[in-house]
Amino acid sequence: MRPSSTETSLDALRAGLVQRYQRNRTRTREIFSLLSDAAFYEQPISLRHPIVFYVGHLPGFTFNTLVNNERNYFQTGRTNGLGATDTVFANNVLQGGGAAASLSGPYTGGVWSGNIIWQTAGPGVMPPGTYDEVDPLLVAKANGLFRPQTGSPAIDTAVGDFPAVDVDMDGQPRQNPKDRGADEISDAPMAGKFLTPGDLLGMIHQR
Ligand SMILES: [Ca+2]
Repeated sequence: MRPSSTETSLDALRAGLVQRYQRNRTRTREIFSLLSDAAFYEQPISLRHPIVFYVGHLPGFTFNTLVNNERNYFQTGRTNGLGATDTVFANNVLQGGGAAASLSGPYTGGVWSGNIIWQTAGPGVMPPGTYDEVDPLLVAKANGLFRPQTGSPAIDTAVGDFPAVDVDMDGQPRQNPKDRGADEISDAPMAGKFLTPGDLLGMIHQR
């Protein structure tokens, strides 16, 4: 059976999104490969984090779960034209808190898809058609981590393959179709671990 024109255009959209995402990843690798190892831990702007903090910032914001944050996806306006370009915001689950997306300043070429929002203070500037407003059926589990329950509309519904996203927050493998949000429901061994404030201080002070 021939695919319908709708299926064909969705396939093209998905392929285009994957291509843009991979282009962003490539660009990120190129930019950060310019730096020496030592430079990653420099903090050239005192009010900003060390450079290593920004390694994960450029590719996009995908497969996160945000619960009851005062601000969700947020960009402040800046002078002199600073902003964001070609940012991907996809397959995130946003529950509670402020507007789903609140962006000031230039935001050029943004790509949005597959997000779930629930009980936020409205979608904000998140474009219609790029999110589902539906209860993700999250429940707080160990360490206060919110995970989707059986029957959650986040399960197996991610839009696009995102091949670079191959593990979830537990270090468990992602399986297509992936779950939206930070957690992939899986019986595989957990290779990752929730970091407590004590763990972080331990790493900082190397004790
Ligand atoms: Ca998991």
